[in-house]
Amino acid sequence: MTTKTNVEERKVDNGTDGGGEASLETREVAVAKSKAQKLVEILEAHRGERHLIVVHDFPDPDAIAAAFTHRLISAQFDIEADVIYGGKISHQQNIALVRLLGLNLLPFDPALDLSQYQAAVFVDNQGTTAEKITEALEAAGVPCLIVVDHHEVQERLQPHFKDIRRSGAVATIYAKYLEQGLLELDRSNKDHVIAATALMHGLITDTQNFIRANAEDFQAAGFLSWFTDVEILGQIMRQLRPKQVMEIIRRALGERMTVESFSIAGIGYVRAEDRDAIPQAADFLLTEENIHTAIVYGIVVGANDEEKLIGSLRTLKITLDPDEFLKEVFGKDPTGHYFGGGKQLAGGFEIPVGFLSGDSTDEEYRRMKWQVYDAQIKQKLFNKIGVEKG
Ligand SMILES: [Mn+2]
Repeated sequence: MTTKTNVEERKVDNGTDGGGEASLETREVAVAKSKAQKLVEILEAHRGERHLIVVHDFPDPDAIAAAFTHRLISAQFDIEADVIYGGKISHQQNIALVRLLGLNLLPFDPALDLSQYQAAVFVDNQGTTAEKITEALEAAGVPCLIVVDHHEVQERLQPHFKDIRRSGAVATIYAKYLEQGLLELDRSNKDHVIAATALMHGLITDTQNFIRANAEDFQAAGFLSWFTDVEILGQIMRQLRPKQVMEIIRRALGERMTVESFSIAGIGYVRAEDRDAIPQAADFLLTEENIHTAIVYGIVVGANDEEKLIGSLRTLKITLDPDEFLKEVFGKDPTGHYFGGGKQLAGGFEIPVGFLSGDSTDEEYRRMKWQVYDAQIKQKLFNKIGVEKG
């Protein structure tokens, strides 16, 4: 019961912690409190409006849960909100989550009338990973009202209110808002239980099962645990792998080469809807004994036959920095953008096939293209790892 008591105490005590423990932590709590208060003021000032919540192009559980929670909070101010994304939702856990939330996520459509929205809200991103929508909102003159994120500060947007913290998940920030009373959670309210469960899922996935969680994240999880539905959480996380993912994993297993504790698999052509299977295959290869790093890549065929070589890196080796590793292996394109990058323990790369794209129905032509790309990728990886080819 101690957690519950703490929660109640903190709610009563509004910003002025007792003199005895005026520590750094107290100051951080005070800052967080004023953010929550400011958010209330902003929402109050925009009462009755219609807002558009923008998540990144490939929304993950953290983004989806935060958007759902933001909508619940906004509803208390008679603000109606739609949630929009620009890319695709394909990971089975994300599909399960969206179904659970009953959240009607709008795929971006250039024909959508954006003038019906008085303001835009960005959660778990700062516009840079939702470029199409950000540009469309700017063109339509919809102001950016709120940004809540946990990524490095980007200068893309000029919001009226921003709350950007170095937490393991944006779900942590929203859990804090809830704890601070932006929405009085009630265990008998289905939407509240679902929001808490979804935030917990976002927190778990964004922190890689709490491995990368900090004290704030653990505190948020402690608070959320009072309201989560363990059965539902188990169901979302236990999503079985669909047949297509199994097929991609089978290909990765068949094609993998292991050198110096790296497991490397080029899996050929991959359908756009199976793109999320690439990191899942890398995760799977990482479960092999004596392997510390897995790299899986394939050519993904998108709209208009546009082809891209897409790859994922997963590592257990703390001393291997995926960002540095991939930037060094693949370098930059002619406009100075790196082909790859990453964060702790994970990274990705995208190399446009460009002029050679298309004609994807001709098997022989495809096979030749794949061989060239596959050889080039392996060559670069082997050079970096420091082994002779073959
Ligand atoms: Mn996140």
